[in-house]
Amino acid sequence: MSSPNAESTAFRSALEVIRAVEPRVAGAIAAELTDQRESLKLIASENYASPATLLAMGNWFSDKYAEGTVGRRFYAGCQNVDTVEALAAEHARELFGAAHAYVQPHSGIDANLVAFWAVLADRVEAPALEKARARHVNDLTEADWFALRRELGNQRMLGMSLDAGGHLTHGFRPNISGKMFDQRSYGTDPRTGLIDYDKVAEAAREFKPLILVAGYSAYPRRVNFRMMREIADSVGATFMVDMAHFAGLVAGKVLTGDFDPVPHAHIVTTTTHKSLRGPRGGMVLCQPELAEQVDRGCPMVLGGPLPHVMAAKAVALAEARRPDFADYANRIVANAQALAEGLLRRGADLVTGGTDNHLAIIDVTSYGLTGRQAEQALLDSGIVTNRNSVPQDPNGAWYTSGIRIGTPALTTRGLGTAEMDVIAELIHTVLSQTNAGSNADGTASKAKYALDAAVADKVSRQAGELLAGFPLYPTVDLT
Ligand code: DSN
Repeated sequence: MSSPNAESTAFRSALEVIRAVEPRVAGAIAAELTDQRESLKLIASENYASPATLLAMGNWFSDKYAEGTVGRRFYAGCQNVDTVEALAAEHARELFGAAHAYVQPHSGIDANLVAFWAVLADRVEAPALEKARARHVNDLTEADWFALRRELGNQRMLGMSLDAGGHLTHGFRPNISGKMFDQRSYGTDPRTGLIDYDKVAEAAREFKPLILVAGYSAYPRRVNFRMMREIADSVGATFMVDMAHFAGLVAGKVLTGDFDPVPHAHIVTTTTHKSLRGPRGGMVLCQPELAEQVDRGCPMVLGGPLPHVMAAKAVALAEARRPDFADYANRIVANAQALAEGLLRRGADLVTGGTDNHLAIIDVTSYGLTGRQAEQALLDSGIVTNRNSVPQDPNGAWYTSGIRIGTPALTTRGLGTAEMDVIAELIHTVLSQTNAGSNADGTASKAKYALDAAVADKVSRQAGELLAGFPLYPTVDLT
């Protein structure tokens, strides 16, 4: 434990040093803390990292280049970077029971690109080199090189569709993943909103993907990774799981057995800043046979690693290995379920009828609104959420028909199930009192809305009163 005033002193001193150079930056940093303290944050992908994690990022590690991996760098003088990278990887392996951990990716998308490249290198490039009796791509003839590039560009990926809750990088056509791969997606059962594993198996049999991707950023249920692995095996696909959203629930042993991706997947990617509560960044865990290709992530796919962020990953992963993290993970889910139940009791329509993870999706069409209108009305009332597609969304990916809500951040702040019921009431009040607006020509607008300012002010005040009982960063006093 640090001494009682250490955190206040550290942040106050840091701001004083910054203020002397560019006071507007110091002002914005301080203002961000005030804003975060005052907003009811229900964004499912955000959290509040610990002071130790935040402080590990603000130092001279930022000055160091360290392309390569521990003990095998393209730059000299990386002994201290080796220390933090090795520590972060060790904590990750121990925490998740993984054979190998690569902690350099700068974000979840970067982690996914590293994973895609590792699978392509292992399953397409390596056999091509062997066939051409070449040790390296530089040894290929022009004709071999042409054939390899065509082969690399001709591979297939099957992932969850965006509107069903998958991520952009799981093969969404406008994203690079949908252009790198010949892609197809699986959705959810239109009646239940749940993944239909028979349908996934059928799609896999027909399409025969090189990579089967599971994981989501907006699916409110657990996924059976054992069954998904069986599907992948049945068609010879590499099974990849993107656990960016629920890594904290895996770390906290809420998701175990068939629902823990690590023992079932060949390769697992994640971010470190969502339910895992670390610094912004990414990570790849994999089976030993993919480790060598994954470790080539930088410089093959990534820019130079960020040693200051790897230091913060090591701190946050050490925190996640402590027993109180399991309690935190359990409370995230209990809070999400309490919030979902509170909304259902008040008549809201939730995709899949509830949640068993950290998030829920409100289908706001039953309130006569689009996601965009609902998101703005909630924001006016001091409640920060984000709009999200619902399965087969009639309003498309921009306006959407849903609101995604998640509990990792408010759970870190200490709010519990009783407070979730109060929040359900606030959300329902705003949504039921917001009316969709019209365009100048009288047609229905997907963006305009009307909400009585008195209602927005009252909800905002109630949200503020609720949060006042749960101070954010109580050990940090900037005054
Ligand atoms: N931006 C993340 C989320 O909000 O889920 C995914 O990339």
